[in-house]
Amino acid sequence: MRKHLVIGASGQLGIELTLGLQERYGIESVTICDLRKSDDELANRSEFVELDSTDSKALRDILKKGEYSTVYQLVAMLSAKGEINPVSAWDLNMKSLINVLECAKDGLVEKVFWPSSIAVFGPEAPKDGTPQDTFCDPTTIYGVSKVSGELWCNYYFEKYGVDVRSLRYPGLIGHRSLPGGGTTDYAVDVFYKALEGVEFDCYLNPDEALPMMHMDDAIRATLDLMAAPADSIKLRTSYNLSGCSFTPKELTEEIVRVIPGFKISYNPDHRQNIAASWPNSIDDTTAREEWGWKSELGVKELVEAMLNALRN
Ligand code: AKB
Repeated sequence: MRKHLVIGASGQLGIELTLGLQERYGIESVTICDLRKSDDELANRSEFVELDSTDSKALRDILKKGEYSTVYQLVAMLSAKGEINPVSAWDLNMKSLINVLECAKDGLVEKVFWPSSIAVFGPEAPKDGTPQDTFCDPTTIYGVSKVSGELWCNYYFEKYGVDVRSLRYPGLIGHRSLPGGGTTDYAVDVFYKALEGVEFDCYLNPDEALPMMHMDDAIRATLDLMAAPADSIKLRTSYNLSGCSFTPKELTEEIVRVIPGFKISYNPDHRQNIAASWPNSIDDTTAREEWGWKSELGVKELVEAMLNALRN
């Protein structure tokens, strides 16, 4: 059996992607790697291998066995944390990607997935319905690493024929684990506070609109992209991907419909500047046309899905 290797499997996206792969291809077809195992019992049904993604030899030793057709390289330091230590963020984000691309170049794996982000955009890009091809002038080191990573991916495709595919994820909202170090994290944290009956102190302005996506959509997009025929993937940098878009105020209004009395206060910090440099919403026409992408969850469905899942 040719298997899937998920690197960074204990993170917010890694846990959800592991479950999506298990469901689509079987528990045995997935191996999960990270510095430490997560405590998600479902994800941990797949084999765990300890791996530091910056250790190129360790990764090569795993892939040399020839068991893996696809690697999902998810390791990254996100936007807000990256601003505290830009050099570490650059080192981690670049090294972990290039290690995988080098293995793919040497034929140790057939396909690579690597997540990019809406953080590739900056102040010069149009804010509403940000197009696929526009200014990429990020103001965070995370965004700089994502633009650079996209170019590395395209380089390995053009120069060595590496089948590498990527998505520019919006803020991802899921119930299985808390994100860490991002600017969009508020839109996960707020659900926990709403269910605890506690007022939520938001670090963004009430009217700061950002592109967001429920995890179910994000995982479906990822698995569909990776299953699409190679000749339908025309873009080897990264595809714009749109779910929904909302402000903290709009999200709160939806939550209040389900939990009347829920309260939010606003104390913008440094993350507000990052959010202000990012798009309000994204145009993902290219992904729709080339490999049939279509989002299924709007903000109302996202709120219901999060509250139901967390209650259970
Ligand atoms: C972050 O907030 O840094 C991430 C992202 C949008 O890539 N969630």
